[in-house]
Amino acid sequence: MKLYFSPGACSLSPHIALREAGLDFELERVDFATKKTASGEDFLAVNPKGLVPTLRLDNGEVLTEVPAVVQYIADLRPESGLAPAAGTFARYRLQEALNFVATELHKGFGPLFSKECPDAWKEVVKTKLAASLAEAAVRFVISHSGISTVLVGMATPAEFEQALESIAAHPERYPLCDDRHRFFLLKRYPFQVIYRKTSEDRWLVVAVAHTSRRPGYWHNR
Ligand SMILES: N[C@@H](CCC(=O)N[C@@H](CS)C(=O)NCC(=O)O)C(=O)O
Repeated sequence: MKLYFSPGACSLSPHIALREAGLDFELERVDFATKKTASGEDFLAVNPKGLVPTLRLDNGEVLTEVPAVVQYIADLRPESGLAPAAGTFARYRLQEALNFVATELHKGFGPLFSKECPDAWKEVVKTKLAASLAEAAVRFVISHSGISTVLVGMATPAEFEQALESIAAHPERYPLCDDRHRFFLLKRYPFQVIYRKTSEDRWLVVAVAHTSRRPGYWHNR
């Protein structure tokens, strides 16, 4: 099995998965400018899309697209626990997360690296990306804190952890948004943590809500 990769590119994701799974594989570096590999192969003959990651299997099949490649790797070694079993609902959660990263995050960054993209549009792109990153962060924090069973394999952005820590330390410091709920505004993301007191020493996070989308959707929780 051979992974075609480029340093600093999204091929790092299946590279990590291969190592975590403990599989044997070769690496072949791709030069984006020439579309040649380090050993002189014509990369476009391997993957006409010219994109890494590209995984060439020992039987000659070529598999591309991060979500497909990482799940294939995980399924080669189910005991590694890299992915929930195929057919389970948890597996669909993983696919939901991988697809979100591929489409809403990864591809969203493209315009920021483009010389043709006007600066004004780059600002629009940054705002959209901030919302997408926040969405990803929210999903992870929710799973990480045990509030729900949403599964995504992402690092917890420090800002969300800090928000939860600040609320835990001084729950009555933050403003009321109705007669019983308080909110904590995140600094860099258009999101707020909504919480309320449930007993003398317990506070419940009822939502991590966008500051303008679907206002008040959490009221009946
Ligand atoms: N949809 C593809 C996107 C892969 C992709 O965009 N790869 C980039 C590196 S992160 C690439 O190969 N770019 C080639 C180039 O810029 O010439 C996937 O999810 O695998």
